[in-house]
Amino acid sequence: MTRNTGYVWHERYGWHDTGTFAGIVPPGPMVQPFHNFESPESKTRFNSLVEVSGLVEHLTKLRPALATEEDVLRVHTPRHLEHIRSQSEAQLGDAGDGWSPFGRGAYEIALLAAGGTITATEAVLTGAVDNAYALVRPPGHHAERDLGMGYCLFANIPIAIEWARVHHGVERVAVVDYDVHHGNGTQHIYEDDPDVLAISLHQDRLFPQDSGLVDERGFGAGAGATINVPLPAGSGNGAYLAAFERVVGPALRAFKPQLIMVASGFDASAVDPLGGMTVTASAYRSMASTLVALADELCDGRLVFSHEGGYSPVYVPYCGLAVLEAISGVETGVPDPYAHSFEHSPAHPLKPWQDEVIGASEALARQLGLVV
Ligand code: 3YP
Ligand code: ZN
Repeated sequence: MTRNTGYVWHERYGWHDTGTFAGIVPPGPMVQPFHNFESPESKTRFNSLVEVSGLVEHLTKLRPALATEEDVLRVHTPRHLEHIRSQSEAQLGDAGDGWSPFGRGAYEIALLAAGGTITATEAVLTGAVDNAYALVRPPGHHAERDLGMGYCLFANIPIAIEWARVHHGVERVAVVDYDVHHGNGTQHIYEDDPDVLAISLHQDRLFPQDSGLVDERGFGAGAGATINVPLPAGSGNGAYLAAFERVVGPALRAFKPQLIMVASGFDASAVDPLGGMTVTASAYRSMASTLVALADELCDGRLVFSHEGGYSPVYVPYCGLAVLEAISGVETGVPDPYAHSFEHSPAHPLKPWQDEVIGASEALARQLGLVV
């Protein structure tokens, strides 16, 4: 079965300038300038493959709008908005943590990233499309209400959720984050909100430091509506698929969202320079298919992906294509040219120490339906 899948991309996403950091450190006397890991390539090449594979002919292209100040201020403090605006007038600004440099004009591009996530959400909520993928840049899941960090300027998904609440009366939303880093921003923005479930699968204590532990479960009325799955470094397809089956599925079924948002980062992939996981395109395809099935079961198929990290310029495009094929039901027939190297690793079968972590998060998912 094929579906009408919305697709957001804009050339300006490729113009977000992250400077000459050598990966994650600033150049200096003994550090040769290079590219930031968060460079345009993984995303522009993903879009290029969507075009060249022919998949784009089967998608509904959506033109992103800029998020407005009002949209941003539903989530962020005026101080943070001003910070990003003024930093983006400098030659080399920073989102707030010293790890997230950007060039002039970043403010507008960040508004276009949040706006693109709104555009995708709007198209799904009006029924213009069945589901959607917003291939945006810069990413959003680390951005806190008052601070940009980890390459993130604005919290793209929360900004779209708050827009949907105001403009479409959406109440209950689940966020599933499979980026290899902890979705700290999303978690903190919604930690006391019982109507937004934040589930993050990530590499245990990778980034932010010591964040995303299983005992972070939300506060007050939001207690229980935060679920972290801090998978041990080295986890592969088996661990991710088990976490989807045993944590994401039961949690979503218990929570019954009206809309599912996905923080779609591909930095848990087998060749990511920042992650230590070994996930492959076939597992991203399965995770996306599982989300489509859950969205069908729970919320009339309403499912919106917003792109996050993923720093292998050569592999991210195939992981992304697999997700887009899964959510649109369109098969391009383009093979994963890396499959022979990455799909048969002994890293993939679920290990006992991964199973144990998943078990702890699974217990939280089971409690979600009950009073906590
Ligand atoms: C930002 C600086 C060091 C690690 C990093 C992670 C960014 C990312 O991909 N978040 O999802
Ligand atoms: Zn990441």
